[in-house]
Amino acid sequence: APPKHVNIAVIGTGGVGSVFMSQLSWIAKNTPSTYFSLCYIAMIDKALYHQDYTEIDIDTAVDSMEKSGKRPPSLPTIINYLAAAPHKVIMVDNTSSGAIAESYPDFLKKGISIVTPNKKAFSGSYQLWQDIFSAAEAGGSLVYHESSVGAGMPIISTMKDFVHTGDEVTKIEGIFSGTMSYLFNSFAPLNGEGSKWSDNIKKAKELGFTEPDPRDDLNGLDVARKLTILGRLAGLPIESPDSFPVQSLIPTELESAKSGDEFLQRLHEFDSQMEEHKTAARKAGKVVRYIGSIDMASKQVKVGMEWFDPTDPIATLKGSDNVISFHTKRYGSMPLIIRGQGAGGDVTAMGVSGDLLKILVQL
Ligand code: NHO
Repeated sequence: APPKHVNIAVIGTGGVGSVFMSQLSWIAKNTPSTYFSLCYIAMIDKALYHQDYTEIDIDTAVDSMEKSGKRPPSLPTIINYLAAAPHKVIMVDNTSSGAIAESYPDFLKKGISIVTPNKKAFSGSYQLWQDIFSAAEAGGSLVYHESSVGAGMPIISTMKDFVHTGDEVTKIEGIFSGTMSYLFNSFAPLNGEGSKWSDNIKKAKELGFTEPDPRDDLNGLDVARKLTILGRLAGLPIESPDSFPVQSLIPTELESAKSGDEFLQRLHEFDSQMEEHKTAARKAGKVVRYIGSIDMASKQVKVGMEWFDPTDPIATLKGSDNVISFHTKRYGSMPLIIRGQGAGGDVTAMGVSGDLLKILVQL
């Protein structure tokens, strides 16, 4: 049979997007059943595309866009352009743009499928969540977002398998942030003293594990967004990531610090607060970790510090790994545990590329 022909549009070519492009290049060369024709590529201030859908060479697309790209058109213009493409279209959103996330229903309604690591759409308002999936149904399109939780780890797909095969999820618990994982594993290690909280954050920033302003990791919102997504997939109509308790690790006094640098300079004044948590847990024979959990029976979702037995999979995690335990009726008293690297361009892009292939076989 002749190869299936698809049009691909890529928005966002940063840390994840640029790796995605090299994975797309590999896939295009190694998937003889499909012909991938890139018809749109863009970053925040540049876009490359041709009105007649002439294909853009995948290997040189980012360079060409950077050299000869023009100001990106408006979202409605992009959507109309893609809706009129000669083949089925998959739009890959590698941005963290809220505006693009809010326009997903408009893409989907017009038959354009979406893959994305962007958490905004699925952890925004519950109305947007509902609009996205009803638009996909109406448009005969598909939307996949594996990397919005745990990067390339099979978290969302596993969650869907439970729900679609009649299992019942009773509890989900885990470490959902690579940054928080790293911070607590080095602040309160199983063996040894661990480092001072403020030194620890400075080091994590130097290693590139934190957001440019570390407060964006420490406020807990990233974890809250991931729990919102999983909770909704499990069937809880969670209104938004701020409709349940989320413990922020930003001292109240430093919330108003003008910059990330000022925040880091003053953070050591508050080291004793975190030290108290560590010592209290130790006295009880436990370690402190920053986790998220969803209890389905009580419909309780929460994010914050908790104590764990040193043998618990949550306590024994290393580096910046994620771990997620699924407690279900079928799995009984031994939860299904998924553990591995949960942040970084390579593994996040893999989740995106894997989703692209899943959509492809259904188009
Ligand atoms: P960058 O490097 O800032 O790149 C963003 C790109 O989007 C740039 O090319 C920018 O020009 C473009 N862009 C922004 N707004 C645009 C607009 N309106 N129109 C067109 N282009 C626009 O961001 P990343 O790191 O590549 O991330 C991309 C997406 O992946 C984000 O939604 C991010 O949240 C998501 N993501 C990233 C990671 C990661 O590790 N980098 C993860 C998950 C999802 O699993 C990871 C994770 O959760 C990390 C987390 N911090 C943790 O666990 O600690």
